[in-house]
Amino acid sequence: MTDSTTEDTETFGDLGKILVIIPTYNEIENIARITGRVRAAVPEAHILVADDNSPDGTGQAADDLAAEDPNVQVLHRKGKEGLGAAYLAGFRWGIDHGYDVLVEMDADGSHQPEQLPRLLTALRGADLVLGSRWVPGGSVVNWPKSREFLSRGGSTYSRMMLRVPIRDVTGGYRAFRKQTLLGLGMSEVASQGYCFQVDLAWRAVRAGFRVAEVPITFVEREFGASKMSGNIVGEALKLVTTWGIQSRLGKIPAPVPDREA
Ligand SMILES: Nc1nc2c(ncn2[C@@H]2O[C@H](COP(=O)(O)OP(=O)(O)OP(=O)(O)O)[C@@H](O)[C@H]2O)c(=O)[nH]1
Ligand SMILES: [Mg+2]
Repeated sequence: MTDSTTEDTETFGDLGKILVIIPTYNEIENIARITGRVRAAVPEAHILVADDNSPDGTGQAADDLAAEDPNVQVLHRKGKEGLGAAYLAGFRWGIDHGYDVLVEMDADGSHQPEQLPRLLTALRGADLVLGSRWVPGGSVVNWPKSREFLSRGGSTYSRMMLRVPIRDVTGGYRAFRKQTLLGLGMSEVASQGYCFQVDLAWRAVRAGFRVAEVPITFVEREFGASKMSGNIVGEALKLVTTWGIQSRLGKIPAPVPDREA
């Protein structure tokens, strides 16, 4: 159940140059589909595929797409280093190449490109926009109740532990202004997996940026393998607990802003 039409035909030139970063690891069934949908939904947005040398040939497939379309580019990384490292490299690449807005989007269709205009519209009045499953109007399609419970619980726990006023703090469909990424100290970010998203959002709040949530319909992946495991969630909860305690003890320093180049 995916949106077949873009929500509006608005353009976003007022926000500057937009880069949608799509990290990939073994997304051969999804890569052409997702880039095509982004191009159709927001034609002015450019795409950077950040591939970690996927054994299934996703990187080559992305190169083929890039050869056909100057708005698609590929960042080849040497091996699997995790989603967070791929995004940080993509953010840096985008800032170095003059982009003003950097969007996080999964390759597997969970983050519907047709809802990107919604995030960009909200970015006009915010520094960071989070696509949110857990605000009114937000939802998840094709998830078992158990996974929904885990995700909602993880967000609620993080919200309370870290005192961040965000309903969906683990989600990965986001639009950042360049200044937000620089100001939240992205080069200090070392966390991985679910904590990567929590870390970025929490830093943005601590650095005083305006963070907005807009409802999204998150669609579980149709193609390719899931990398979700109980272990990943356990690790994330442990780290959030540690952060929460440290921040109450005053041991979490303020983010140190990055320089532009
Ligand atoms: N470059 C890169 N991309 C990754 C890596 N791990 C995951 N990804 C990509 O990050 C996005 C999110 O990963 P998913 O596997 O969908 O994670 P998830 O949504 O938590 O779990 P499932 O959808 O159930 O598999 C996808 O586009 C993946 O291809 C990695 O190590 N490197
Ligand atoms: Mg996914």
